[in-house]
Amino acid sequence: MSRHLAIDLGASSGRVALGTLEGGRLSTRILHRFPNGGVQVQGRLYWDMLGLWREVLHGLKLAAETGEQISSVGVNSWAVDYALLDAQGGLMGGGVRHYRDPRTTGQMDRAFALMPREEIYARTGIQFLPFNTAYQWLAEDPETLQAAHTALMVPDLLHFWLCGVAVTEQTNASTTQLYDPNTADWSPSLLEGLGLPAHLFPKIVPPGTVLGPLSPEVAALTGLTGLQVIAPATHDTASAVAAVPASGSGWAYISSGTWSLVGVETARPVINADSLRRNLTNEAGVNHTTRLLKNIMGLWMVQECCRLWGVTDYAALYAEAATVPSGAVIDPDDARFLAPSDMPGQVQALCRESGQAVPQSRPQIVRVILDSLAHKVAAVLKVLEDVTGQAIQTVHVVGGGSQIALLNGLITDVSGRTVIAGPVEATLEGNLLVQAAALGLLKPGQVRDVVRASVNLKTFLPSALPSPVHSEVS
Ligand code: ADP
Ligand code: LRH
Repeated sequence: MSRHLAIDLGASSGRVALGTLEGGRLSTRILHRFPNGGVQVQGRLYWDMLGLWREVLHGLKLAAETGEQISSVGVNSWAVDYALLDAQGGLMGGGVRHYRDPRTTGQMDRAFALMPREEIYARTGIQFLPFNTAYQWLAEDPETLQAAHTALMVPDLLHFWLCGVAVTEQTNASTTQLYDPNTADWSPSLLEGLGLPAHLFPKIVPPGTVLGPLSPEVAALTGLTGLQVIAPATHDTASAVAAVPASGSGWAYISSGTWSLVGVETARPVINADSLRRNLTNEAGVNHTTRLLKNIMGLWMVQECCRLWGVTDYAALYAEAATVPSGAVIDPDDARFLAPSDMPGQVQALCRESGQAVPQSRPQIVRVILDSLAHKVAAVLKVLEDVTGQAIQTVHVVGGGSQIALLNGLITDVSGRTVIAGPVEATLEGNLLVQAAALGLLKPGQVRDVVRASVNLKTFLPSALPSPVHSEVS
């Protein structure tokens, strides 16, 4: 039997959980859960890194208070964002900028003037999104870069704070659009082509790397002793995909949270004219796999509505949305939805502009968002089939959004495929089990078997006649 701690920082909430692996099963207990989100100041949007660190320390303290013997701890988070550190290891530039910060406006075009779009894709295989790390770097102040000593992605920063080791873990590095999947290292051509200071990019290590013992400072602050800090698959989506309870072939996944990440697992990156045209991403997975997927705007749209409405009870909101009929179908990836805004108003505006019925009530607005997500998911599943030549019969939905029965049913009906929902906390489970594998307590290939043996899943079967797919994928 072994015990491990996972720290999972999502864009909307974070948790610290204790996992116990025994007899091929994993039980997970969430010790501490806390909200997360952007903090706006002077027109800039940041993450509250020190606030998150405080919550992490609190979670670790609760772990110490269990009195259990714990072998290791590892951190995962959302992708693309990073901190610049000075020579003393201190945070620079006001902390970590949020990927929804407006500083990236126009940076993608600047990048294309430095290196053709096709070449950037050929070297990285990453979906063009305005907030990719590459474009955030282009927006950095040259003086700050001059003074910087190193750059760490968010989970790497937490690992540095936990044990003093400054490296970048591969799955998250792969989201930056500065990483070459063929060499599993930073792409010198990209760094040089975009004029970025290569010396700031640390060594890349694979998921499941033992970094070292918890620092004496953190041990004193939390009461935890004897733990190794292990880099799991630090990109939350990579941890979630590692824990998809699938077997055999013919399946896709949706990591459903703030974003909907819709994809398949492939043995090698798929980087060609077709995947470029479809703007698909090739992110690194565990065990040398590739996550061929597409980012869809996801439940961020609902989160933003809830922020404006002051609603916190998701279950009740989705239950109400299930009582209204389907309405308009819009493109959830319309650029207007990316930044924090009056989301209900934006959804209504796009319905109006596209000549469709304008939803008025809260349940109607949520219904339009869920219908639109389901149509977009169905369209992406077809694209994935076309690009890989592999049929997809089953879709595994994991993450917070897997609890939305209405959305699972809509995906099933619109796509005509079976949906298997769960686990809700796949990211935590992937994180914990990659740590266990790193310590030799599990073979890497056994992670999904353990998840299957440990969780309850819900199956949604398609009705005989699927509805037509409306959305076009761009
Ligand atoms: P992230 O890791 O990106 O912060 P999560 O995987 O935690 O996201 O998923 C958050 C989403 O899960 C919320 O936006 C919400 O739509 C959905 N959700 C959370 N709790 C519930 C619930 N009780 N019932 C239905 N959906 C829920
Ligand atoms: C999901 C996620 C996703 C990224 C986005 C920025 O939390 O990591 O995979 O594309 O955040």
